[in-house]
Amino acid sequence: MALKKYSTFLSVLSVFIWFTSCSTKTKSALVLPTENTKALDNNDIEDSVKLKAAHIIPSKNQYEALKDEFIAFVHFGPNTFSRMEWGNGMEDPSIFNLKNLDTDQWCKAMKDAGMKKVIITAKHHDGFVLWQSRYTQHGVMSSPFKNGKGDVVKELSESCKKYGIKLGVYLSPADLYQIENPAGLYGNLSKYTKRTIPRKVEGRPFENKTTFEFEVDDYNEYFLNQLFELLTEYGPIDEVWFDGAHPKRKGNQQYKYRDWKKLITALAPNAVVFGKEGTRWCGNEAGATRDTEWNVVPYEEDPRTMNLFADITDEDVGSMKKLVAAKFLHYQPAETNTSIREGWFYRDDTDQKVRTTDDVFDIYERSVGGNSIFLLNIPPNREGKFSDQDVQVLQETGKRIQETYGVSLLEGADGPKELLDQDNKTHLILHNEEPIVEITLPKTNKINRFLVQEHVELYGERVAKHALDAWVNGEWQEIANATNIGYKRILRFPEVETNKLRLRILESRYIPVLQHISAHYFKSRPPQLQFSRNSKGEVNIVPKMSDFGWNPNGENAGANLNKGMQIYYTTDGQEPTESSQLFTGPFQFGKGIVNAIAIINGEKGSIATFRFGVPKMSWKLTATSSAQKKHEGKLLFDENPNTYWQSQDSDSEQYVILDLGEELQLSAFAYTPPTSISNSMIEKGTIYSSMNGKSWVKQDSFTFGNLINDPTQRNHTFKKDFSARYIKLQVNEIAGEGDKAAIAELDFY
Ligand code: FUL
Repeated sequence: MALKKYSTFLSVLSVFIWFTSCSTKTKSALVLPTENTKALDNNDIEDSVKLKAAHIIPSKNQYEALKDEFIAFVHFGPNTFSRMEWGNGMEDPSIFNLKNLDTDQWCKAMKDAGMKKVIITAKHHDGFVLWQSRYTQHGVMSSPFKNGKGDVVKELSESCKKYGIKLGVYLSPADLYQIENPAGLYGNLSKYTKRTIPRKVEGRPFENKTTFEFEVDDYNEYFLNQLFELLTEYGPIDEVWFDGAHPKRKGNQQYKYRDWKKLITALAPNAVVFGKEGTRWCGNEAGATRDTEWNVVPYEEDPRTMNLFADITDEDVGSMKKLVAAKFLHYQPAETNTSIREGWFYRDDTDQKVRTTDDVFDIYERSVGGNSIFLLNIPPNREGKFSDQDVQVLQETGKRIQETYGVSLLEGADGPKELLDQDNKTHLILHNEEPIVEITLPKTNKINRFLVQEHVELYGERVAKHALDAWVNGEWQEIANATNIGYKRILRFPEVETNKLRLRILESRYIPVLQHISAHYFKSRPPQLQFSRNSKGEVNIVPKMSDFGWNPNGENAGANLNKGMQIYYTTDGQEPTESSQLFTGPFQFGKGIVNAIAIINGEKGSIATFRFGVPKMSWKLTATSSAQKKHEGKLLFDENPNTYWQSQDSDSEQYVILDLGEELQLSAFAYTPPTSISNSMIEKGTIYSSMNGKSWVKQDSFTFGNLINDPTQRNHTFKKDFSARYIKLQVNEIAGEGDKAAIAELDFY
């Protein structure tokens, strides 16, 4: 005990000595060795934790991954043909009936967008493999694609080389084919024995003669063999993506990740590993970003030896409060992963919504400009191509990034040249008590974006708070402020005309070291629009408010930048123009599609589309199996997605019965899950219809995959249209571990 007190005293003393020495200008910007991971011990106090955090740097692979900034995801496989989000592993491989494949077209579109890397689902949860694996027949080798001779990963790797794009592989640890088929290896309770990787297969030698010995079971051996194939025959591989999602598990299957890692390090030394200690999930699949995304994160165990990595989903990732409670500090950048389309796989070009360029560009600025990597999924269609609409959005996004960030308005400015040059080795150490960078522009300019980078490669991330001032009307005015910086921070603010800027670092974990600054002008467009319908059946169209706290049009979107804005709409499926119906206020509308566009001074925004189901004014709730207090049945048709019906947990039946008020012809329905809870999503169910509320006809069953990670509205088209006055939705399975069912909204089309 006495010894402990003494060492705590020493540690406090050393921090004190360090702080006193810091007040002189001679202090060094590095006082501890820089490392990717540091252990904390009982003697650490807040100041020493802060100092350690300021000396944590990315590994070479992590830094490369950060510099790639904008990268592509490609979800492709049986789901592309079955139109499912999650397969079940029992798909007949003939479903992958690919007649054409144009991976050059994918790479060209990625290149146009400015993307540097692509990660393909070599194997998604269904277990179907997109390459010619020696270790399974469940994949392209058993499909009609090129008579079983096709290899999607190979074609992509060749296109990648041609277009200068890096390649990564997504290999799902969850494998439903290996779970469901009788000879499957997943969770088959096989013994852990010494096995040589790769396992030899008659007539299919490897050019790479490296071998490994691991003590593993059947599934881990299978997984390692497949990794060996992907990492040696399609390379170089720059990222390996391990998804944490599991539609199903079996036999308490464990993953010997440390062995996987040994193989990856030996065969693909440049590959960053996602989902483990390399890069981490940002915590949502909707493109949301945190205001403060620290990449130095706390760990309870040493991430260098960990096998299992839990998702980090909290808003607070790495504040000092979190760090002081940790045992290890580790550098681990977030990947902001989302899809350009509704869902990860391609379904169709008619009903599956595609993000607008405004949306993708907005996520780009928040993610890359928020200390993370932007991983955008573009799912190829059944023709083996990216759909035209997706290509157009990629091209426009690339053009917008280029036009906005391709030139700095600080070129030729007077200021620290280490920050103004394009050399990412030069940097500026801000020793002063009040670290400030002042820049005089060559001429007065309009700006609304400011970009700043810390020198994370050598000094880690240190800034915790900063502000930007512009010289306006003879004085400094603060025009933006934010918390951390890290690899990159893009500050966005209403445009200002100025010839002088001043960056103030207000709080820092240790001496700030900046690497680059630039200023830009983004020519803002008319806003994106969004729709809602009230309980009286009236449709409203308004500029989309930023979901994530940032208002793209300055402080007051309505009054400010949207001045002079007019909204035009159509209800007949046509593209709206200035000669369409002018929106003047909420209007009554039955079921169908509304298209709308905002126009300001002749400039058109992107078209917003919404398909409304039948109006719900005369719906009544006939029965529910049960309901929680404050979550009664009528909330599932109140047109408010924030309120929801939730059943009580029970082993017996769970259902809702609705009276639609009149007999209706129905072809599809949509389920909106609540987003405020994640344990009550309906994964499987059955729809019954009735004319009198007494005798029922089973119409169809439905399955919705991936609801917990992606709780967005799901659509289901009925096998055939039918007429009904009453509908019963019977719940068959809840996603994850949940036992209650919940519905935020139901819609029928
Ligand atoms: C999720 C998966 O379940 C989805 O299908 C998709 O692959 C996404 C990137 O990760 O967790």
